[in-house]
Amino acid sequence: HEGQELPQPHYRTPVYRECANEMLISFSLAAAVGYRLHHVHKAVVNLGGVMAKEAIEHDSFCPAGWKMFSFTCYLFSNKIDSLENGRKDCRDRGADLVIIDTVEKQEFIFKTIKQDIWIGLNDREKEGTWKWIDGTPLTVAYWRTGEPNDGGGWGEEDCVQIRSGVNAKESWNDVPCGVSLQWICAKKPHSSFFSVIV
Ligand SMILES: [Ca+2]
Ligand SMILES: [Ca+2]
Repeated sequence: HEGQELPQPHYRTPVYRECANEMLISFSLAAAVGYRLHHVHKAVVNLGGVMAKEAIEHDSFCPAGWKMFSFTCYLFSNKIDSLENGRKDCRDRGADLVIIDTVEKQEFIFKTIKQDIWIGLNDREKEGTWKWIDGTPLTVAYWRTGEPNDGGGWGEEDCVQIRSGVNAKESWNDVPCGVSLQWICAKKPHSSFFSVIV
């Protein structure tokens, strides 16, 4: 077979080259379109998220007699009782004693109360270590001057009240858990939006 010209490997043929060029162009186009689509998709998802959040908030409601603030329902009791009995009342309503984790909530509650009230904070487990009833540690506090004082030698004070009418940001006081005060329950609102889409 010496001297006979061997057939060109097909990948060297002009047809293949043209084909490869076309493929390269197609891939580049597809990549560009894909990239755009990815961003369009992201934008749509973001917009959907914002719209869904607004729809949920707009369409959410609290049971009769509860007040909504900052996407939470609050019930201000008009009875007085120990912290444990107040908490039991909240749990019977599918709620729990209020947890205050923003200054806005603190100011809203302070503005709304007419009397001293229980909040869901205590140092019963370890003296001086304040925890919310869901187990989270206290981060921002609004103690009155001189508080918490654990009774100042007159007996243990492991539960917390908000004293009404002085200064929102200095209104907490530790008191014995057995004294009788009003209380505040809190829970998440219902949303008919969820009941439609779920
Ligand atoms: Ca204490
Ligand atoms: Ca005290």
